[in-house]
Amino acid sequence: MHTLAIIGNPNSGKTTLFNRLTGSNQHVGNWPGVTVDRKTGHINYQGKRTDVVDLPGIYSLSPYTQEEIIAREFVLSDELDGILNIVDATNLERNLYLTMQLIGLGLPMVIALNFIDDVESQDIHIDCNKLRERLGVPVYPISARRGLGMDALLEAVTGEMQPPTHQPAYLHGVGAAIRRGAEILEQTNIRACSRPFYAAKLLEDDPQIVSHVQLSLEQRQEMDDLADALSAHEIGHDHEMMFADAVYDYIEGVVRDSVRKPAHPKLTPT
Ligand code: GDP
Ligand code: K
Ligand code: MG
Repeated sequence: MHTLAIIGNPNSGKTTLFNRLTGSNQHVGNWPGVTVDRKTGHINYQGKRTDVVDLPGIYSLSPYTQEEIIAREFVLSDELDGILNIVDATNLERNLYLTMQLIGLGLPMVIALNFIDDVESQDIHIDCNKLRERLGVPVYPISARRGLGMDALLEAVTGEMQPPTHQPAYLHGVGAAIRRGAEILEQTNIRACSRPFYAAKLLEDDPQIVSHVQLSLEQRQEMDDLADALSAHEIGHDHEMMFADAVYDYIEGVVRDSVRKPAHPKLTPT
């Protein structure tokens, strides 16, 4: 048995997908100490049981709201074995921002590319093989509302899910800094696969992560030097913004390679 978390932006179709996957095998409770719904269910597929958690929607793993804090804490806990990242294909750039952070966690992961019905009706073509190649994560086109593509997705999430095949090579020195930061974290108890995520967050100076990770003075100094070396080139940029820029640049390249829009977009009645 394993536990899968459905993670995605608000309104990406998480609950619709959760309902499709778990049918009537659902239970609604609360997250400890707060009144946010905790929805769990399970999939029975070919004799195997997979527990599924429907997390609150988030745009990134830099939490501001209570829902985002809950989602991030769950994702960083060791309660989950795999991530089902649901992506709104009609808002690919924005949705992939969270995807890139999830890839940094290095956990077994599958992407469900949702709203494929809307994408197709707009004559937009998304090359899922190209996306998979660039992201290092398998991509399954679905329409959660219409129930399209569900068999292949079910097969994937109940089978042996794999961690991302590679970490993205962000430009502007950001990728190199993350790799070096991950090496510094080898001396800590952060799980090996998730060091790229933690390194990025420490370099960004994320206060919750900084207080969560126990670094020696020497390690802390090395991290600070790395971050300072990066920002020396980008006067006036704070660290978080610099990372966001590098991630969006990367996403732009991925989308350029995998999405073909019609030369003459269909006019939709307003
Ligand atoms: P959540 O906020 O991520 O839980 O998103 P919901 O599951 O509540 O879905 C948000 C809205 O998108 C609802 O009106 C759904 O019916 C709709 N929706 C979800 N999946 C699809 C899809 O694949 N295609 C279309 N056209 N609409 C969808
Ligand atoms: K909603
Ligand atoms: Mg929902």
